Amino acid sequence: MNQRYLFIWGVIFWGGACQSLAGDIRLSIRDQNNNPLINTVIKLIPENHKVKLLPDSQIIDQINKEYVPQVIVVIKGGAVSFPNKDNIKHHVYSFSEAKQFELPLYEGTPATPVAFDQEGVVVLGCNIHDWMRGYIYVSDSPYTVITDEQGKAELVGLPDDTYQVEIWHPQLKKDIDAVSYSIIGEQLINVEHLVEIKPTVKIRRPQGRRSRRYN
Ligand SMILES: [Cu+2]
Repeated sequence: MNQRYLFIWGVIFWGGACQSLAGDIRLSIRDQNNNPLINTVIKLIPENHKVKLLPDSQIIDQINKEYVPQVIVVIKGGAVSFPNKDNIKHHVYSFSEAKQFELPLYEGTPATPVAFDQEGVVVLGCNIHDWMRGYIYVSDSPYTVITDEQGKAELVGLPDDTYQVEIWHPQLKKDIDAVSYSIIGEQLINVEHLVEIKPTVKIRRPQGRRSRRYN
């Protein structure tokens, strides 16, 4: 395993002293500058038990010419609606392998949500505003979480098993080596991962000659 890109100094606390902490994992993700990393997706795939997928409906807004939230996890078979909260039109599209679609220039909320039936990452763009990027991580595991602003996420009540772990981020510099966690009985596992990311380059262009601002 290449330790340059992935460091685990995870500490395992066995449950004994802690009550009702069966099979919980607390994750903390940081970037190479030791800053907490938001929008990191962590997917656990159990080796020995089958999972049931319960797809749901989610929302990605367009607010001030950005996708909000910028990254979401959708369980395979789920759907996403794309309300436009701006008073201008947007044109949402994806050319990704996991889902190709477009919602031609519109205001308000399109009547039909978009279904996502194939696992993978769907990258959203907008035909009008080049900088707009959104990401839908379509997952085939219910044990999929995304980090908050503190770079933290947690999985609660995991059945005993060994789980293969996949870690993804929109700015990921290099695929992260495979790692696994094992849950045996009541325990709380704290894990920290370091993820090397690329900087984002985002240029917001003015709309038309009268615009002076870049946002
Ligand atoms: Cu747009």
